[in-house]
Amino acid sequence: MNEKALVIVPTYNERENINPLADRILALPGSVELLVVDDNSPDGTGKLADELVAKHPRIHVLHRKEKNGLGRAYLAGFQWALERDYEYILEMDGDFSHNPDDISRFLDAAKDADLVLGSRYCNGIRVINWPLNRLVLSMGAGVYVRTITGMPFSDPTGGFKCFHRRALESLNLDAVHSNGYSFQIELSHKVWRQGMRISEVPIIFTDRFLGSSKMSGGIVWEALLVVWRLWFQHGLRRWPKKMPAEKTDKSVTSKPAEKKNA
Ligand SMILES: Nc1nc2c(ncn2[C@@H]2O[C@H](COP(=O)(O)OP(=O)(O)OP(=O)(O)O)[C@@H](O)[C@H]2O)c(=O)[nH]1
Ligand SMILES: [Mg+2]
Repeated sequence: MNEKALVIVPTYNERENINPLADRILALPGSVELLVVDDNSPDGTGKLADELVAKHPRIHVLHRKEKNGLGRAYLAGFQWALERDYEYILEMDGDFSHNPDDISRFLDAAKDADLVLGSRYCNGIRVINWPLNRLVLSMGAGVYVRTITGMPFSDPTGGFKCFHRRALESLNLDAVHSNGYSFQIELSHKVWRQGMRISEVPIIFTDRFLGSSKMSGGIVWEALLVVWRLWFQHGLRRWPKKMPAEKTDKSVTSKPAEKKNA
């Protein structure tokens, strides 16, 4: 792989995870780079990231003043990546819920797609260590999103994904407002509704072993409402604006849009 790939990892209080995560990314084939976006974590994650940056040219860090949500952190990371020459830009959690070894499969799939979504639910359920109510919430969210928006993906709230830079360039990132799970839904919807090509790769999701969860009721409410907004924005359509020119698999939709209309 010659094209440059960047994994963006937002962090808030991930001091136990940041060093082992960096090691795993540095060990990947193909010189994958890491951008940590830290929101001034009180546990000193940002300082650990600075130490990593001093040792490894493939690691970068963005420091933000205060905790402002995962969506804002990713948007800052995307902007940073687009100002540089990365071809593939990945999102990944910093708590080992996502396995860094899966990155190579995302990059393979991204050769034929504008966006690759990691899916816990295609061809079975692959979630380890979640209580049943959390699993039901997540799978129910998928049904809700598919029913209202028509987006056909098996795991639309997932946060392990890989954008080709042209997909991010096609979006007006200033117009992305959501921040929690709905951030993932909103970005995928804005790529999908232009008729860009989206594919899914199966992943195993493991609940965090170290550190603490930042999940909240507000994040769920935000997601419930955002889905309706996206449907309205898209003129109550439940299909992409441009119908597929060619299909290579059931979840892949047509060619990229020409202008920033999302
Ligand atoms: N920079 C930044 N990172 C965040 C923020 N909130 C969560 N994160 C990070 O985003 C990644 C995914 O977070 P989530 O999976 O939503 O939250 P979590 O704490 O892992 O909670 P659960 O996985 O739901 O138990 C983790 O690496 C978090 O540290 C935030 O406000 N700012
Ligand atoms: Mg997590």
